[in-house]
Amino acid sequence: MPSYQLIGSPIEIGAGRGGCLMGPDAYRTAGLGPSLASLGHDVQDVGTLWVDVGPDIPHPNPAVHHLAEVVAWTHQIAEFSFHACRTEHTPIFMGGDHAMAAGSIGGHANAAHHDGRPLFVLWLDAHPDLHTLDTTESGNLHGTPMGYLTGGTGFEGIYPPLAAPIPGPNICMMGLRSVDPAERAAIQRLGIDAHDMRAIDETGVRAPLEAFLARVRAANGRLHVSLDVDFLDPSIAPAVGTTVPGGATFREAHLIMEVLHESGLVNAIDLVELNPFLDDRGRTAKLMVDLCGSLAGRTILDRVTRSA
Ligand code: 6HN
Ligand code: MN
Ligand code: MN
Ligand code: MN
Repeated sequence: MPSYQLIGSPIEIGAGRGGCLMGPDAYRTAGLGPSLASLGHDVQDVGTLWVDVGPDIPHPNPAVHHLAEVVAWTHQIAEFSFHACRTEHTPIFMGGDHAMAAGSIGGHANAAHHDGRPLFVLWLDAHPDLHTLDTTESGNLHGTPMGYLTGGTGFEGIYPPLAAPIPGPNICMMGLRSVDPAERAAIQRLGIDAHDMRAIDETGVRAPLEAFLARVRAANGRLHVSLDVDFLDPSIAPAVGTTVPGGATFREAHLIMEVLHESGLVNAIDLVELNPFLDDRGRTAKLMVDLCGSLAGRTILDRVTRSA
């Protein structure tokens, strides 16, 4: 039975507009901790991280903004993640925008490396967030964490060093429907296991997910799940600054969480991009909390048998 550790990571300057700062408290108000505890888990809310920001870091790409803040957050979150991922707890990083993942997944990757195990990432997002500091056109650094984590150029000397970049085949992306040209090339070059919404329309979510989880299991890997609110269709999850039509349905998202629970493989979770300022009476925050419930073992009926 996993025990969960909730940690607020309210970075918001990686996104194009403010509001993700309020994410951790929205998850608390929506009852994330009590919901997990009601399923019989040990839950500890260890509070909310904060950072001191040094002087601005200039960058040749004039679009890049708030680099010093993002770097400070990345150090802080990576440090926390490294230690949390070496305990028996499953950390849940309550974001915060997706720039958070450079730290949460980076720290996890270093912890896995330390223990001689490969890290796998399930990336649930409309976007691959594979830009580098040089290729980003918006300059919004929430579009770059996967670029850093996969060993993209230009992060060295600015971001914390990674023990090893995450190999593309260890990354499964689902829900893609907004991919910039540089990101499209990176997916191809890195050999990422990418499933765009067209593929999901055709195969559903279960078959590609089970295939990925089988690889994680066979490699005795650790698994990090990074859930961006915009993975979900905007009609059910409006509280995000980067909505893209045609996202995952309510049941597709819950099924992923249910299969993940049954796998017993999840070691860390990111909840990112929730912007409570854009929410409709807390419905997106509540949906994210309910998805965590499915991930933590809530079922509709008792499941005595399970089809192979
Ligand atoms: N996210 N590719 C776009 C950009 O601005 O680089 C969108 C990034 C979205 C970021 O999903 O966390
Ligand atoms: Mn994202
Ligand atoms: Mn996204
Ligand atoms: Mn696949």
